[in-house]
Amino acid sequence: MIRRRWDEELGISTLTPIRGIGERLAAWHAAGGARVDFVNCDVTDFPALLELFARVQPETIVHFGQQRSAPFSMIDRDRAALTLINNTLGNLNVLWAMREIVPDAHLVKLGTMGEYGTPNIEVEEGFITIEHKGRRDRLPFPKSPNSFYHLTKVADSDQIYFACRAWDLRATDLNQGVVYGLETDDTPADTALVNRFDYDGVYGTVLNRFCVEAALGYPLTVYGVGGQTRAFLNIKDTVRCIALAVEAAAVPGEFRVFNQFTEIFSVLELAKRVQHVAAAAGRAVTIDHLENPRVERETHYYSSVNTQLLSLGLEPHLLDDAAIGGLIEAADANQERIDRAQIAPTVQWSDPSRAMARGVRLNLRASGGAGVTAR
Ligand code: USQ
Repeated sequence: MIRRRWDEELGISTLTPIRGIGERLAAWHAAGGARVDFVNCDVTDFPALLELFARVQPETIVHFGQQRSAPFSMIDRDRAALTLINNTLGNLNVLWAMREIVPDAHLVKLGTMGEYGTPNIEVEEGFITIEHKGRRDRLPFPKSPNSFYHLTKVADSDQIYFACRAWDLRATDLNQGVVYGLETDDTPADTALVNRFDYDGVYGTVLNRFCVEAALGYPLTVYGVGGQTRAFLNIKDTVRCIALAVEAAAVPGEFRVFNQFTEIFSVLELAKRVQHVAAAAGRAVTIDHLENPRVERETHYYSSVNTQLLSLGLEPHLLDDAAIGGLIEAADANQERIDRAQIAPTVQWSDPSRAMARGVRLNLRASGGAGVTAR
């Protein structure tokens, strides 16, 4: 629940009104949901975590208690440190509490596709077999994250892999792509169950932002040329993936990595799709190419394997015009809650005057010398 405090500090808020946890749980139980107990425990407070694990004796631990915004982690030193402490120390505490109290439990941990960055080879699911100077080994896939937030996820993965080797723990790292969408199968049961929907420049993810922008008639905020290509999934599939990972648990000593996404799009491709759906509904929306506030490749190769969750039975909700139209309508229905001032990106990864030279260097490296970004 720390997000509510950070929202206040940053002067931002979700498009959808989020109720207090007591009200949400009451609505869930009234709708016939399975029993959920709530305990307010800070994951960085190790004694409290130990006490909780001892009392609950969990069989499965789904660890989502992290600061999850890349721009937030790049605001200033304090936000970078907060992200690092909350995520890395919190993860370490979960591992030590497992070792001490429930060493047979299965950890399901939220990682990110951003751990890998955008390498010029296909991304594997966590591990790659490499031949080097006549020898061969299966090693963690190389990581090249693009923010302090993404770096914490790399550290978490390393910690978990080590704990599985050293202590025989078992764990699944869900390397999730960029999530879009608002509703899951459960949320329509009561308005109090609605998910948060971030559209601001710090927490909003790209497709959700474009849909809010389309509802407002705000030019779609493509950063740079928009060739940045990412793995995506619907929020409904996020929920299903967690269930699949829990049901088919890892075995003792095993560290599994599932690449959790269903489709791959470039940012410009998404902007064009939103523009198209908006136009069909009579909304004229333009696309703006903003100076990229981030340090990232804007033109690059991207391909990734994602077979493990599919082989466990994931049936993807693929992006279609109806999904995009539904998000634009949801934004439209909450127009009075939208603060236009929150839409422009405010967090710069580094000195903007160096951006041009840096952009060319990044894209040269990505393409092996050819295909420099158009900027
Ligand atoms: N982008 C735009 N315009 C915008 C917002 C974003 O062009 O208005 C671009 C960004 O520059 C970036 C891409 O869209 O190239 C994705 O940005 P994002 O803000 O949607 O996603 P990201 O910062 O990567 O982080 C989000 C979640 C994070 C999760 C990650 C998955 O906030 O928790 O780990 O997606 S992944 O991207 O695979 O690492």
